[in-house]
Amino acid sequence: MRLQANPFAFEFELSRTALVIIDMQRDFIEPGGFGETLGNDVSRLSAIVPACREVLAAWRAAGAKVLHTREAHRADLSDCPPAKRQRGQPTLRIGDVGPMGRILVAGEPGSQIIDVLAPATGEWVIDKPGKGMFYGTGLHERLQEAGVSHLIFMGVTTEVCVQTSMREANDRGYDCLLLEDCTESYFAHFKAATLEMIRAQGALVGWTAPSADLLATVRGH
Ligand code: TIU
Repeated sequence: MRLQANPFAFEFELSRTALVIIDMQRDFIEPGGFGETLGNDVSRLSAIVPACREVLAAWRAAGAKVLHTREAHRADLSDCPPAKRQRGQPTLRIGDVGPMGRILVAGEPGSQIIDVLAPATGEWVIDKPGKGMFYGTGLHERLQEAGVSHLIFMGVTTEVCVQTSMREANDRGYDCLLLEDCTESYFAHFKAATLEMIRAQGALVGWTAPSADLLATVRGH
């Protein structure tokens, strides 16, 4: 398959490509979660949900692999470095009890992926202790075993967990594309800068494209 993308066409085989949905969790998207405790206006992020939903439906209809990530720590916080927990002046820290349960802890209501993008049976769900999806997860080995070479990204936030995961993936040899209207940041200028820096210097980190172009390619398959 060949997708018109920036800075040039992105070519991939559906059977070797996974759709990666980064951290579309209540903790980042809804009030009362991790994102808001850091002082952010979380309402910005929900705007991408309809576009993500459309891509997910088309990708599932094409029968290709889907991978969801969650930023979530163990209940005993043994995988949360003190440096991460102590950083800044949030209203609630990781592990504290908020309106959606313990902040950024696996199994709590806030750590769940929002209902409309909930994982389907057979889709991979990766809980990650870091911003990047490879650190501490064993994901590279699983993707290698599954023969995956290309990754198409959606999710939040653009410059934090999405960009970190793309950079980790790029260093491990994956070709990566980020769907421009299926990712968002609490800061508009950070999203814009991230899209630019990913595709600059001849796709140094990867490609970007509007979701309409992916939909046209996948539906025409
Ligand atoms: N704070 C922020 O923008 N993001 C995160 O902490 N994690 C993710 O991006 N998922």
